[in-house]
Amino acid sequence: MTAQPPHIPLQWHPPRISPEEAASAFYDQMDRRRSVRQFSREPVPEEVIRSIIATASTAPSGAHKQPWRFVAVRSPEMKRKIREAAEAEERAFYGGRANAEWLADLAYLGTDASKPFLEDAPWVIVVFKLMKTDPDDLGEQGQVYYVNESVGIACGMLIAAIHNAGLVTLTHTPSPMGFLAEVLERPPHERAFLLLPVGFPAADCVVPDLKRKSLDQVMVIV
Ligand code: IYR
Repeated sequence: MTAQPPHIPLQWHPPRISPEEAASAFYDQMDRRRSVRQFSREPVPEEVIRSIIATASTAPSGAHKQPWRFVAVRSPEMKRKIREAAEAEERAFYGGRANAEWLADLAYLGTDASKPFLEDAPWVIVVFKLMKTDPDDLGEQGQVYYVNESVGIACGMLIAAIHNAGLVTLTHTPSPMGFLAEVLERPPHERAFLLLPVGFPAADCVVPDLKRKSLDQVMVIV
């Protein structure tokens, strides 16, 4: 018989309120989340950013490799460099790289190549996926598994943590994103995955009047 690896007791406590109440309250909270494009310049303490990234890093991952790196950018010079490079990509996108259907699908958002939120937000978190494990003491790197799924789940948890902290964000994916590894001088096994400005909304912030699909449209019970 193969020896069992060591296990520890599950540190889980049932919520005091019923699962029905807890699930419904969490839905109400998450349903109030909106992607925000106008940010206040009000600072956010580093401690908050550390907590939300720690939350994201609790995400499940293939073989528990945690194949992610969260680069929290606060340096105004770095944010300016990211903005300049991102806007150059977006000018190419809006100027011809995107096809007509894509641009029509975006029209109701009112977006364009200008990305002031990349400088206004006190923090820009750039999420990288790891294509190999970080090198060990001998410089050896191992395999990672289900990287997109793992990092995608961690980003979802990061977004929930940001919302829970009373802050706002936007999932921004300048395409191509190769410039982020360059600007942030990341090692070759890290690939940019998602960029999230984090902060408080601007006082005059508005969001598109969008409707979410009903549960019946997204769920099937068999
Ligand atoms: N990356 C561009 C365009 C864009 C694409 C999608 I798909 C969106 O949901 C929103 C925007 C931009 O950031 O403007």
